This record gives sequence, structure tokens and C-alpha cells, in this order.
Amino acid sequence: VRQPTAGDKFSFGLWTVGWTGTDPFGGPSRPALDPWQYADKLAELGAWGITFHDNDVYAFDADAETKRQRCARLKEAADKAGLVIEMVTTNTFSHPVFKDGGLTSNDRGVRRFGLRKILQAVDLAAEVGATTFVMWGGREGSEYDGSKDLYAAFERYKEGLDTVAGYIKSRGYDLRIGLEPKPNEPRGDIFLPTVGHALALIAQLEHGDIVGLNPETGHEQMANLNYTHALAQGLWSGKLFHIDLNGQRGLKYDQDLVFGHGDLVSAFFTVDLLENGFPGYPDGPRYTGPRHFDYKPSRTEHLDGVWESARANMATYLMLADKARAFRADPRVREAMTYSGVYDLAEPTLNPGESVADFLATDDGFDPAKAAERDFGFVRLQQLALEHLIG
Ligand code: 3MF
Ligand code: MG
Ligand code: MG
Ligand code: MG
Repeated sequence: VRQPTAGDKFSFGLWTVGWTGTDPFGGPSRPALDPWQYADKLAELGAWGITFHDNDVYAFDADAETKRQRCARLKEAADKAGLVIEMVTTNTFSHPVFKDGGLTSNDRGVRRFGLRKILQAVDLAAEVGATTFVMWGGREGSEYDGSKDLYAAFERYKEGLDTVAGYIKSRGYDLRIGLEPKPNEPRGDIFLPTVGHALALIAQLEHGDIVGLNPETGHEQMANLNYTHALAQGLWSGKLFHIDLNGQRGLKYDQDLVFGHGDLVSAFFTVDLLENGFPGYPDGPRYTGPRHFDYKPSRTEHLDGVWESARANMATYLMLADKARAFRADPRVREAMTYSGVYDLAEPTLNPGESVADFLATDDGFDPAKAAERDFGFVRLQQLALEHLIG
């Protein structure tokens, strides 16, 4: 596999390689480095960018001067290493004050504190030149349905998002918000569990024009949903602002495996969509944003394994991109897609200018019994994909 370059736009959260292995059942299995040390190492491995939560850089209770110094030191290291800080986000989930959420806590004092913390992270994002501000509402949710006035929860979520988006506009920042859906963990049920739920909430916002999505592979798969379909709907809606790539094996806790180490066939089609777009729309919407990894180096690995796993994300993506390009260029695949009618779906069902009255009055001479005998050839097409993937 070739070495990744800036043109590949690979980026990593500092909390990914920075995860020390602490889980609900045990403490750290490896040491913590300073944020700028992760940045240097990621640059060396070929990453183009980094992302972080406010508290990946400075402690929750840091004073203003410490915050300033640590952010400046990270920015300096990133600049020196040629790394872009493409996204910044807020940690409104670790400190126990957020145990019932940041924007939707039943406690109004907590909500005011949480909203302020988010707005301060927006300022930080603009200062370091980030263009995406992710909002993952990890603690926005519940364990018990009776514990929340759910109508009020959606009202407060909307109020919070509109306040943040309105603030971004009022300051003239070149920033867009990416909502990150997740069905559960750490809450029993998290609000905005899927991409579809997030899109529906965005449609209700006053400042929804700068609010889009940051879908994560494993999060959709934890809800037994299709990640590639989620990305596709995001693209179709003009709302795919950012992505979190990783791996998940079925319905269990959020595994955050290396990209491709979960459902490999799904990862192939994810990359195929990201790199090649929609088959019937050569000039249609394309994802041009960062290829951002939100994974966790498994707890069994020490520091060598951390770098190995970071490399693996990029190498896997590049291998899949090569294979996806070869798949689309293969004349047998084009022929199979034609046979399957893949390109035909782009043709509108009604004729140009055809009124519903004309349509109803028209006899196409269509024979349902005959049409039902059609063989779509989807299995052959899928096997050709497999041939490219593992052949
Ligand atoms: C949790 C996540 C988060 C978000 C992050 C914002 C800690 O499952 O995926 O990672 O991605 O908070 O980007
Ligand atoms: Mg996650
Ligand atoms: Mg995850
Ligand atoms: Mg994520």
C-alpha cells in the first residue's frame, strides 16, 4: 500500500490514539502522551489533519492561562508538522455534572453551564481554524422514560443547537455544525439515535442551514442500520458535513475498531460511495471532506500497537479505494450494472412535462406477469464486488 499523503485528507481525533484503554472494567493499559506528541506522530504516519475535544487539550478545570498556553502549544505543533486542525468539539459527557446531559439536563443550571462550555469551544474552533464543529450528545438521553418530559427535551435540544448555530453566524465564523447520532452508550437511549432522527431535527431548526451530520460507522451499525445508506441520504440532503470512520462487529457495545476490521463488505461500499459517488450521477453530489477516523486502538495494544492501528485505518482505506476504483472501471461491472438496471434508476418515473392526468390516461402496454419474470442479476453484481475485494 502506498504511503498516505495530504491529498488523502486523513484525520484523527486526539482522543483516538490518545485513548489509554480505560473502560468500565479496568484502568489504563498504556501511558498518556501530551496532545502535541500525538499530533507529531500522526503527521509522521501520513495524516493530514487532527481533531479534538476541548478537554483533550486542557483539563475540565484548567484556568484561562493554562487553556491558552496548551492550545497555543498544540496549534504550534500542528502548524510545524503541517497538520490541519479540521474539527473541534466539546466534551459534555465526561464530567459528572453532565450525567443527565448538557443541553437537555433536567437541571437548568447544568444546561446554562453546558451551553456556555459549548460556545467557548466554538470560539476555540474558530481560533484554530477548524471548519467543522461536531456535536455528539453522548449524555443527552435517558435510562427511564418517566425521567424526562420528552417534548421539553426536544425543545431544549433545538434551543441549544439554534443558539450555537446562531452564535456561529453572528460571529461570522467559517464553521458548520455536524450532529453525530448514536443510539445508546453511555445513556440507555440517546436522543438523535440515527442519521434519520438527526435530519428530522435539523429540519425544525431556525439555523438549520449550517447544521448537518457527522455519521459514525459503528453508531449506525449499533442500531442495525446500513452506514452506506446513511451516508448516501446525508449526501443527497446536502448534509454530509463530516464522517467518523471505524469498525463494528454487530449489535454490541461501541467497539470503535479500525476501519474495515468490522463489516468489511460494508466498508468496501462505504469507500466506493465516498470515492466514486452515485453510479447514475457522474456530476452528482460527492463527499469532499476529511476522511476522519474515530476508532480506539484495542486495549490489548501498547504504544507500538497504537501507531500500527492508526496506520491500519489509512492503509485499509487506501486499499479499499483502489479496489473500489477498479470495481467501477471493470467493463464486466459496468455491463452487470446495466443488466441490473442500476443506471436506469436515475431516470424520472414520469416523462418530462407529463401531467398526472395524462399519465393516468396512458396505457404503457406494461405486462406485470412478464416484468415479474425479470432477473435483476444483483447476486452476480455482488459477486463481482467480492471478486474485486478479495479475489
Ligand atoms: C462516541 C463518539 C465521540 C464523538 C466525539 C465528537 C468520543 O461514541 O463517537 O467520541 O465522535 O465526541 O466527535
Ligand atoms: Mg463513537
Ligand atoms: Mg464509536
Ligand atoms: Mg464518533
